Amino acid sequence: MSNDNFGISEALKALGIKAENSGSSTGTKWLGSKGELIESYSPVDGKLIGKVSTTTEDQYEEIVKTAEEAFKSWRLIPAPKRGEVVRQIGEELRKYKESLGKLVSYEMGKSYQEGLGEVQEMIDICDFAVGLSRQLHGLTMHSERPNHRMYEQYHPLGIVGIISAFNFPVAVWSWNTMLAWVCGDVCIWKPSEKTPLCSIACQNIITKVFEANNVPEGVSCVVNGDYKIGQLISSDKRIPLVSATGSIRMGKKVGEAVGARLGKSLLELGGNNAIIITENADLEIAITGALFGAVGTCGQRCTSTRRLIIHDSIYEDVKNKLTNAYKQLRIGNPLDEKNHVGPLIDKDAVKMYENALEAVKAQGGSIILEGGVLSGEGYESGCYVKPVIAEASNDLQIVQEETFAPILYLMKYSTIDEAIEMQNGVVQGLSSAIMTTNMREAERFLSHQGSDCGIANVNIGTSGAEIGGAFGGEKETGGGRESGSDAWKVYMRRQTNTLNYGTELPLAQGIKFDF
Ligand code: UN1
Repeated sequence: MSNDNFGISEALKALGIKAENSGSSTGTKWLGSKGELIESYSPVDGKLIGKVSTTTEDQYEEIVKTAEEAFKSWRLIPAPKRGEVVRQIGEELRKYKESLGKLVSYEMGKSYQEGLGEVQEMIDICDFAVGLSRQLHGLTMHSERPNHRMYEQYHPLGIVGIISAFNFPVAVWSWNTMLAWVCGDVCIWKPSEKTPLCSIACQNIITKVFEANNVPEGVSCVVNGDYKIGQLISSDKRIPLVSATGSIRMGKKVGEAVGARLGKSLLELGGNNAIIITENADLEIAITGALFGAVGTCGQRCTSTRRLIIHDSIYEDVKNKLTNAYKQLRIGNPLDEKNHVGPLIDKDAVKMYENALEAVKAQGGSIILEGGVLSGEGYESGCYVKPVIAEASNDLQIVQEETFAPILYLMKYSTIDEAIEMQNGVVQGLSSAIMTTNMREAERFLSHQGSDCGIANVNIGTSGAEIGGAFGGEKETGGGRESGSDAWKVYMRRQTNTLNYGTELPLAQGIKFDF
């Protein structure tokens, strides 16, 4: 079935995507096509969707200068007024939910339902940011000196650089920008070169709102290109905060470059997420949670479930139930709602999936539900693969790595201590879950003796976090927190103010300085 039957051409038209697009923008203005072209092919059907020109160094300079100027006026607009702009963006996103969801699905390969879910996260973060725009509060403390007042304020930082990954091609941008904007910052976004058209669409969606509200040019900038543009951002002293989502390898490079100039970075890197299934689990919840976590987005979420740590008394039962559930999965065009699993992002990802399966066998694991690359009608892109279940011990090198593919490793435990040690026994620390109806096990898992991850759930899988909580992880996941709770503080600088309204100058710590 041609993808036009799913309304792709219409969606592209509505979003202002052309055959060739400039990839460099300062907000409402596109800077023209100067650099090499990135061709965006759909993993759904292997067809060319459109081309995007990369940002040249000259264009990058122009963009940073425009952003610097924009910051000077944007920060003067009261935060609730900036929130009003974000509220209107949320309204626009509601109007474009279907077309943007479709583009996300077609360019990235996740299911249309998940594409819609991703746009919903954008709408949710807009709503969150609107409320936040009236709550950017600091504390007031009592001074030790008489007639003094001491308090803290949060001020905007300046330019925020955002480097985002292909797997959440629009939501991650919005988590960062919507908060940054209400905080008074301006943004420069470098999307993944695998999903450049999503950045064009988002930029087109905000244009109308920016024009109607006279938002200064430079508040919402887009640059496109490969890692070299990422390097420019990371080493640019004019960009006080760089928020980067992607692999640990990429994050270490960004962290080093930003650290070398003592900038701030917000890193949201790889996960190696496990679910512990105890003998007290509700197995229906456990199997559904594990299944969605492992095969949702074709295993390409940073929160995807990669390991199942199962109590030995129920191991065989879980293994059989899960294998049966996997056999019901329909793999195919993600725009077709009857399919559960879409393609991997590209052929490089397919190669990594194949290499990982080789490694499992070579390192002593065993595959219990075979994988393989699908071919034939509907699978012409060469990116569709079968989700795999393997048995492998936690210390295998391949189990220790994050393979961005639907490969799930099963392993046994006998005591809860052992299970928690296995769950924590990886370098990553993003998401984790325990399936149990036993209060002691649940509380133990959530305590300081439990999961060492940024996200720890009970009777919920590892993926599908809501935007209201702070999102991110520990250890090599990078330590950053995005979206909800008080993650906004990263986008601002804190200033402590002490004000003397008396007629004398008493010094702190009781020091006397007479002259
Ligand atoms: C990611 O994969 O980078 O928790 C983010 C989830 C989504 C976000 C995933 N809300 O699955």
